[in-house]
Amino acid sequence: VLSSVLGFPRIGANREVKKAVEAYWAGKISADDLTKAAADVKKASWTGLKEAKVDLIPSGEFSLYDHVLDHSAAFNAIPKRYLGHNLSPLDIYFAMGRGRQAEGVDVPACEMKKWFDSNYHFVVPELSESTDFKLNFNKPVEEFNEAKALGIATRPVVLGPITYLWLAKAAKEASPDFSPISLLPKLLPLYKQLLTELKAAGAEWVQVDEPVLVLDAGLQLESQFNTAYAELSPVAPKILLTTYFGRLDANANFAAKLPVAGLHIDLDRAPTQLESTIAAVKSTSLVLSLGLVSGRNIWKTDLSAAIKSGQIAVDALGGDRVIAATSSSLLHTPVTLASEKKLTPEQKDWFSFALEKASEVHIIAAILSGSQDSAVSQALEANRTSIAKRREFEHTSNDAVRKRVAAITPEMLERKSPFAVRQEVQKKKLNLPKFPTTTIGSFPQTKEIRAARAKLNKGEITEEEYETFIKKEIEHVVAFQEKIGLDLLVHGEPERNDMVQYFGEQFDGFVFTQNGWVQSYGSRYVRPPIIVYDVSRPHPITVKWSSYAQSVSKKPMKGMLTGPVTILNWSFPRADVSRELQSKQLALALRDEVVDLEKAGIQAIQVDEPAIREGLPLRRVDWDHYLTWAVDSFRLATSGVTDATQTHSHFCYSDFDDIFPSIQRLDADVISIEASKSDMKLLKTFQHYGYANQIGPGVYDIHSPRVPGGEEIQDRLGAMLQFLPDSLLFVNPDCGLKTRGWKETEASLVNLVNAAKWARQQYA
Ligand code: THG
Ligand code: ZN
Repeated sequence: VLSSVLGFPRIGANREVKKAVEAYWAGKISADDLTKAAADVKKASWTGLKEAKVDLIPSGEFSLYDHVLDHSAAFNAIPKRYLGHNLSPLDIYFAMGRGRQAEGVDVPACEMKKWFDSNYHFVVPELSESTDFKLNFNKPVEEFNEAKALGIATRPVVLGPITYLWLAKAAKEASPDFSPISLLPKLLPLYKQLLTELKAAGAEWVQVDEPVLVLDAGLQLESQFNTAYAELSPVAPKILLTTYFGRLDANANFAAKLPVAGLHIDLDRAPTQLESTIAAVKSTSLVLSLGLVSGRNIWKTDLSAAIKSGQIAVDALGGDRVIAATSSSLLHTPVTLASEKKLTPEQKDWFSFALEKASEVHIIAAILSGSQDSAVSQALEANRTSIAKRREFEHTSNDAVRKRVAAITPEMLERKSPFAVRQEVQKKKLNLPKFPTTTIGSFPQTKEIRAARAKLNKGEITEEEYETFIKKEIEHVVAFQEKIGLDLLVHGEPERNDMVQYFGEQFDGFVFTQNGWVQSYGSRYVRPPIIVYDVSRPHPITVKWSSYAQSVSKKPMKGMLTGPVTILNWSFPRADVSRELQSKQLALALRDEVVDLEKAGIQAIQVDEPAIREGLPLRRVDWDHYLTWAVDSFRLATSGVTDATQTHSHFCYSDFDDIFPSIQRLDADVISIEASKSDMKLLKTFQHYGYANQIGPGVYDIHSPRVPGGEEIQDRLGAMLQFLPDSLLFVNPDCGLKTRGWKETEASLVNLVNAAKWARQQYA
């Protein structure tokens, strides 16, 4: 039994890659320096995996920005707007990822979408009949050779052709009935060339990721899978067809018959598919790779349980046909526990990050191979002790919290009156103009803000000094909004490191890391807090800041909270209790905060749920259950207020077509959504369902430093008004402004306010 890891975090133990990429963008280092920084991190990852005694080490999955974008760049799937500006291939690559506005070039970024049900975003390939596929470079071969030169044999990773095309969208110039999957015959020759070269370079195996196989959509792609793998297998290294994040279900019927050498399944997310997959591959010669160590959470693996599952496969197939692996790439976990200095020894003993997980797959494989090595048996024994201690802790609970959840009544999920009544009351109370302008909540997190927080954490300034600093920031943000004429103000969230981490730090029941960074998109990382215990709110959290902001302005201030489903989705949840229970606990804690904000005189309260869509289960049969508790959690958090308090919510990258009734059932008074990059198709959905509450579709894309022109925003507003009644429209950017600089923020918001003024004249 061999051990394997499907992919490794790309950031570097000390965020070296992030720093180098951002320094390159700032013109502070050269492309060669960047390549060198990346090479150092790759080397450290490969060496780390080798030292952890992993047999099959991944290569080629490293990325400077995003692995899907790497494939688009390699296949020359580059939209025309990025060409002809005299940019280097590297700068074209980054322009696609983040847009570019400099030296006369002004191109927006490609669309980003969530990677399955994770908090990672990929850059969506844009394809059409005229996409001119060719192989610009062969990154898997280059990185395979790079590792080989270091004396490390690797198993290269490639995103499979079916999933690549399935993730793609039709470019604007494509004909109306174009579907990216129709390009398979044009794309396959490139995959053939890529895999032929890999084989020639000496790769024995190649990991070909086809996570689309865990979706309902996989079923319609059977013939494409058959065609693709029949063509690729003869020229490729041995193919490990790799699935993750869910279960194969009916797709196993054809997946297990494809002409490949191995199949990987995720037993963390879908442990029940072990027996059925063994049955499906038994009569074949396929190697079965078992995803026993979670690539999505940070809990130490129960090695004895994993070994038990592995043994079932070994008994059925023989050790030669079994691999012990991580369930998915470790991209979604932090690099190493070794950098955590503040966790107590008890807490530290609960967790495994990427490097520790690498050792876990080794131990599982070694035991399944009958290893007599004393280091291996000691590791297993130590794991048994750790797991037993954690179970003991998990069996304790906060009875008050458990009782409160058990006592939730249907009335607690209802506002006092229907929206139409609330809207009238709120109109009088808030007195906002038509086309009210507002922002999503955060303003630029400047170097100074980060420095002040760092100083507080290091004890270099006092709590009072920090508060004085934050209050100054709030005053500045409020004064700025008043100056440019925004209508519904925010305090700007200078006190928050991150919208989820911040609440995690304030609630009881969480622990957090010092260096547990996980990639969100491009060079942006988050540090998900870890839920370890029943969640409660020991004291009010945001009331102080929101009331201070309200005290320095006559305009209404919007309070800002992160919703229960989003806090849950963007944390590492407990694995021993249901997500539903954790979500309801969070909702009750937030409900108290909402009520306290109202008591403190805050008239509008936004409870963001950007993650509600990405948390949707990958299989449709599982949707209803999730949507019921997720929407109930939001309603529980927001329904404690009077009719006069305007509730808001915000969603990012929302693909609402399938879950629209649930968005309606949230019953927020106002929602803001990302719509600027989806070309209005989202708004058609709102029109189709007759959405009746107020709504602010983003009028420009904040994920890039590019400043939208005033007319551009007017055009968007005009287009939106074709789908939505003017009485319901709010005018706002498509997301928070935390990653932006002040310069572009000011320019963009001035244009936004002017566009709203224009709309007021047009639709008076
Ligand atoms: N928080 C969390 N998850 C998220 C978002 C978030 N997922 C979706 C979306 N928002 C992703 N967007 C971002 C935006 C900004 C940053 C990360 C994800 C960001 N990160 C800083 C960085 O990498 O430089 C570090 C933040 C810090 O200093 O703590 O700015 O908002 N959980
Ligand atoms: Zn957003």
